[in-house]
Amino acid sequence: MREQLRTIEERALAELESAADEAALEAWRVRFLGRRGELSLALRGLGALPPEERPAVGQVANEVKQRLETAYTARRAALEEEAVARAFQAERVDVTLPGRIPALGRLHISTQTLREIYDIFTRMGFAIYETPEIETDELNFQLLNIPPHHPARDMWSTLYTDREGVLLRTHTSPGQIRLMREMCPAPIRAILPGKVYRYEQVSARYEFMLHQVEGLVVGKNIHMSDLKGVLEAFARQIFAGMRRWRFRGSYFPFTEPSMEMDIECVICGGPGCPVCKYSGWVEILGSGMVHPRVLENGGYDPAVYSGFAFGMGPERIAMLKYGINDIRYFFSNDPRFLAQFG
Ligand code: 2NL
Repeated sequence: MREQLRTIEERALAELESAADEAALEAWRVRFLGRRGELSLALRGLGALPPEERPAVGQVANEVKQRLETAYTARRAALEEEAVARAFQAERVDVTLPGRIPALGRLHISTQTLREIYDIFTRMGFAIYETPEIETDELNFQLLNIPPHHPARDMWSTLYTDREGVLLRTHTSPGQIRLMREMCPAPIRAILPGKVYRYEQVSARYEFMLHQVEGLVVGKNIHMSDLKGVLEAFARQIFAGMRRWRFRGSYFPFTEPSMEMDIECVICGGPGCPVCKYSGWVEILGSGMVHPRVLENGGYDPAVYSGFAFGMGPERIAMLKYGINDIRYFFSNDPRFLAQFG
């Protein structure tokens, strides 16, 4: 029986050497050390031995079992170590390689300009309102002192809908009427940004969709000097380094008097260039004192209240700031253009 135990041990140790993975190792363990393994089976023969031999043979059996267990544990550890070493080799990472820079998105140039405008006016105490893009003829024109056959309608090439009296707003001014009617008789100090639509032949100078920001202040004792102060403060911030500016009389049906604001050409600085059409000045916005009829349409008594309003195009402002010479760049989504901003 001792002989039998020794052969089992020899065979077991030899086979353990060739167990090369987890499954082979487990099969080996079941086969030699399991409850029905070769060692257990051999030990069943113990009872057949003469009683005086049993302790000695039993002890040999225990020693064999212990050696096999030790060998098993060692083999298992060696296999695990090999597996880890293999994984390290296969999944090796060169931590000194430069990282891959992810492609970052950015805000559209119009959004950036809008946000700059928001910052400047909110610092001056203006609130921001957004109102519908689909409007009625009444709000977009009539209540702004532009009756159906008024020649001033020529100033806006309008996109009409199938529904009588419903159109795409040509300016954000209808929102100002909404705002006045909502707030009356409380004073107002707000800007209204948003998209406006025009029935235009698209060219370097015209788009059929643009952004507009209009401002409205209504209260008691609001004067033209307040308007001029607000516009100067705005222009100084949006065109950092602006040296000269001027107000020029103009006409809008919803303001009286009306004026436009020019700044010294930001491209040539005065002597004249194609951007300022060799005048040295570029127009940045339109404005005026709210027409008494418009105040009335908003619910305010023009004998008690007065107000000023202004309107500007963020795309135009961005074109002047960055020297962009074609408005079509803004909405044709060419990343070579968009990536230059931000
Ligand atoms: C421009 C000129 C302007 C206004 C917008 C306005 C609105 C109301 C009453 C009076 Cl409800 N005025 N808005 C006034 C003057 C000029 O916009 O060139 N925009 C791009």
